[in-house]
Amino acid sequence: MEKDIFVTSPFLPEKEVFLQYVDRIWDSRWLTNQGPLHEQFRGELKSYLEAPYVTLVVNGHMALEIAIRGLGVKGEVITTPFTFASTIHSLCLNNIKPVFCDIKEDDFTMNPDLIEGLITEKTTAIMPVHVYGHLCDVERIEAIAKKHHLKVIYDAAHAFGVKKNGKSVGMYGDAAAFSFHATKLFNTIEGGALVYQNPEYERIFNAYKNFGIEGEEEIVFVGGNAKMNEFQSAMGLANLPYMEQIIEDRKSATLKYRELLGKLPGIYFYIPEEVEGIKYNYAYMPIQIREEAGVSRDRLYEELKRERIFARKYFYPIATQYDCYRDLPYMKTSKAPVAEKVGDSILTLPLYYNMGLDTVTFICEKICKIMGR
Ligand code: T4K
Repeated sequence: MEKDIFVTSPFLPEKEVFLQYVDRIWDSRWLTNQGPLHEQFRGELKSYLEAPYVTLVVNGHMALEIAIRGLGVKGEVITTPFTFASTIHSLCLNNIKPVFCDIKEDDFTMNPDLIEGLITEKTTAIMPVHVYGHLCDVERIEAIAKKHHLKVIYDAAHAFGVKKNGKSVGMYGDAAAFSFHATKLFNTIEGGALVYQNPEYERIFNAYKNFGIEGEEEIVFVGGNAKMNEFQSAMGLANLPYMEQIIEDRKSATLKYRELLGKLPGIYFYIPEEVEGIKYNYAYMPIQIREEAGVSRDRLYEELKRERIFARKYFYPIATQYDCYRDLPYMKTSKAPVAEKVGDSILTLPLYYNMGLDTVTFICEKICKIMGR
């Protein structure tokens, strides 16, 4: 291959389609603060996600922070250490102690068997992550939350388009926070959304993303600024119609990876669509390199890099190992042996729209060669 192969490459719509929306921005001279494209995009997203309430925000991280503040979450929150830094930072930035629940070996989501043992009188919420688009054990998490009167905020940054038995991923928990970053399955350049079912949250979330303002003379909450602008909304409107095409294309690349790597010893795959009732979104292409592979994850990563194939170690280090939290005593004592093991052995391979099966074959041939196969 002539070019660098990155872990992902953003989807871009037809330029003309995007520019038609941009023309409307020039006509309206409305650039941000709930403009017409923002409202149109919000409506189309509600239909796509089959969700009654959607609040658009500037990025996925702020979706998490607004859910935390808007739902009055404080004290301790049970979350997973196997995630992107944003999940944990959203808690710590709001003076909340993250309490780490280990993950399951098969799909890398929070292990519900361990949640109740972590609940204390300070626990106010659970923040699980649908990591790589793998749906958490939503029914069990809901039952535990109900029993202990806890809120549930799902970090659904990876899970756009995922469904279980026809029910959209956004319909689980008190709120689900999506990311529409450039590197995501669906992008608005930067962007995000909160999806929820309680009508009372709409007023609160809208205020929190706009300085707590409810009217020209009413400032009802201490809020910051997390509004999605009209250019982001234009990108969202232009990209949304391609969703099924994007998912189908990524599915064929994923299946090709599995065909070519699936039989190698020590290469572990998890493809949720094979679980009954799940519609998966093929957001990432993680493989776990287990001992029988005879090659370490780090060696595979380095050798692929030499071939200009830039896989990523999503998610290493795990949260308990971050430098910035090194001095927090509870980070040192947090135990998450499965997450540690997965963090040390996971590699996310390139996966993006229109990458072509020949590129997948090229990457797999290099992996086989590195593994001496
Ligand atoms: N929760 C979870 C579980 C998340 O994974 C994330 C974000 C969030 C919350 C927060 O959502 P946001 O606030 O970001 O909306 C990337 C993304 O920046 C981040 O959004 C994402 N998760 C995370 C998993 O991946 P980096 O630091 O790995 O990105 P970067 O710049 O190294 O990009 C990866 C590759 O993508 C590059 O090597 C090349 C390619 N790329 C990237 C960009 C930005 C392009 O080809 N074009 C581009 O424009 O974090």
